[in-house]
Amino acid sequence: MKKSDVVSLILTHKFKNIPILSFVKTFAPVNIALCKYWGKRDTELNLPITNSLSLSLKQGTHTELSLHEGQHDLIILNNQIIDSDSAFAKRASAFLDLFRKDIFFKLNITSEVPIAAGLASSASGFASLTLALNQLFGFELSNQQLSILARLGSGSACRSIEPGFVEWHKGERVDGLDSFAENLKISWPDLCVELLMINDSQKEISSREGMAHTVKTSILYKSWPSQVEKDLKDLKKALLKKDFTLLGETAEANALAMHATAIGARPPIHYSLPDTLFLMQKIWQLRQQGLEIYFTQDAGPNLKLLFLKNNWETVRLHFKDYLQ
Ligand code: 2P0
Repeated sequence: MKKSDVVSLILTHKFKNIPILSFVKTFAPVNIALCKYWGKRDTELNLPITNSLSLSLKQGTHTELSLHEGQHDLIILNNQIIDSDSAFAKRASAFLDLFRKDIFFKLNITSEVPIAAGLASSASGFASLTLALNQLFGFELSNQQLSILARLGSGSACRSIEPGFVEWHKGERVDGLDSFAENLKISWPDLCVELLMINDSQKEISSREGMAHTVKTSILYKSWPSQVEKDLKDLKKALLKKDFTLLGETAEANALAMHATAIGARPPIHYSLPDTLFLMQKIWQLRQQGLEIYFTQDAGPNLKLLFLKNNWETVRLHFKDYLQ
């Protein structure tokens, strides 16, 4: 099934090629997975092999969208016009193609986190673009429908429609209409997630390539789906009971298991840099000394530190060179 078929299923009587507003401005948060999305059952529709669970942060992407009188889309990223032949512009325009006939857009994106450095910028980018299209054309879609559409841009974008703790249900259907993310209605204001920046340059192997290569060639991937089931159970228990030890241990182990599957691929994929391992050891050492901190890591060298608010000052002291 093609992406455009799914858009038609969702927009059935709502498709209008004429915006009802001339300009819209939206925001969607970055989300950090505590149980990772790693592997697809359908690469066209970004349908995952397993569920995943994330926390949306305060930072994210602001998107301004309007019509553009020109021969192609005008795409501006962090105040710079992007070449329409670039991979970034092509990916954004291909998503916009799903929602238009013979019109062009001006898309002005401001990202509060570095692009493509394993900090989930594409998730918040496609989520805020989906929200912008919904407003510009007056589709009045539900969050569930918005989540499905955002997933067509980037899988993890479906988790950036909602704030807070979110679970992405993998779904079973071939059209993916049951594969969307849902807010878990749990609040934990004391839980902190801070980015530890090691390297903000573009990663060499995208998540998309990394997970496809891992599913195809890593013998360790076989254990991943059952690992996720167990981790999801533990994470939900930890969220309900506000058990930070269980949450931190599970999230950290889940990230390391994801990276183990990637290292097991042929040829292997290593997202870590020497500084990544240095910081992991520092975290483990501090934990042994009684400071309860954990990490998670996505498809890049940077870590995200998990801790409770009462440890903020101590964390700042130990990690000041890496905090934003
Ligand atoms: C996650 N990642 O759960 C995992 C952990 C990266 C590592 O979701 O191909 O950019 O667009 O569906 O959404 C990043 O994957 O991949 C991601 P596509 P996406 O956060």
